[in-house]
Amino acid sequence: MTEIPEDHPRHDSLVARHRIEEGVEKGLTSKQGLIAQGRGEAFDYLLGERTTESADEAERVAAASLLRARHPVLSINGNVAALCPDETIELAEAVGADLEVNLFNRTEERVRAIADHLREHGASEVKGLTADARIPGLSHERAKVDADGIYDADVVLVPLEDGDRAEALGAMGKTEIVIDLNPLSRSAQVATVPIVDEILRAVPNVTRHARELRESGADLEAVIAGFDREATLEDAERAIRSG
Ligand code: PTJ
Repeated sequence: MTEIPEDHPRHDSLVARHRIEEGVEKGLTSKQGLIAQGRGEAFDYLLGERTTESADEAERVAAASLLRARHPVLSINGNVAALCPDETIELAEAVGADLEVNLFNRTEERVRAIADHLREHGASEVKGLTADARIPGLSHERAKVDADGIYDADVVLVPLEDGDRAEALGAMGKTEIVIDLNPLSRSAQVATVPIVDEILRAVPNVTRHARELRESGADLEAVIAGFDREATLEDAERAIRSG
């Protein structure tokens, strides 16, 4: 990988690009993942490549939801595995969540490669290989889930996918936390907690909030109850329009 100087104005975005490229080379990320990253980057550019106040608040509410959950699960696709394996594992440990591989362009080979990759990065258990249950109402591969994973979960983190799965999970009565830089994406629009932020900023920030909430003994119910998802989406759109 070409050395990217720390002071390069587009340092973070170039690092992310390289990670995605490497993900494709290692068979973790689909080629479509390159397009998805470009799509995200465009929105991040318009947002000013920063975590807005409303995204930070959504990240705190996401942390509270994960901590309060009976069975939280973090869903991992090829982009997430390439971009932030360590950060995602750290979040899972901080909130006691399972990790489950769930792919749109699913092949058993890629599911296994991503699970191995996560284990190499320190994950003790990775779900998604059994795929013995189905999310009702979805005709594509993302419907395939583990019965003791996403199927059983009450709170699911759904990063980087614009599609109908968040809605289908909602129809199953689950709380969906979505990370997506596009506030107009279908996933963000139907999420219980939409986080409009770049995943490399969002995930560590959710972890930090989870630790702070736990240490301060905060009232998780009150944090969750005070959240206004519509206002968060409107704020993100406003931030994009005003730059
Ligand atoms: O690994 P697979 O087979 O499950 O495929 C995964 C991809 C990402 C290829 C698939 O889910 C896909 O095509 O996604 P979309 O429909 O392009 O949606 C991705 C969404 O995530 C878009 O709305 C992007 O704006 C957003 N996004 C992309 N990169 C980032 C992001 N949001 C936050 N941080 C990013 N780095």
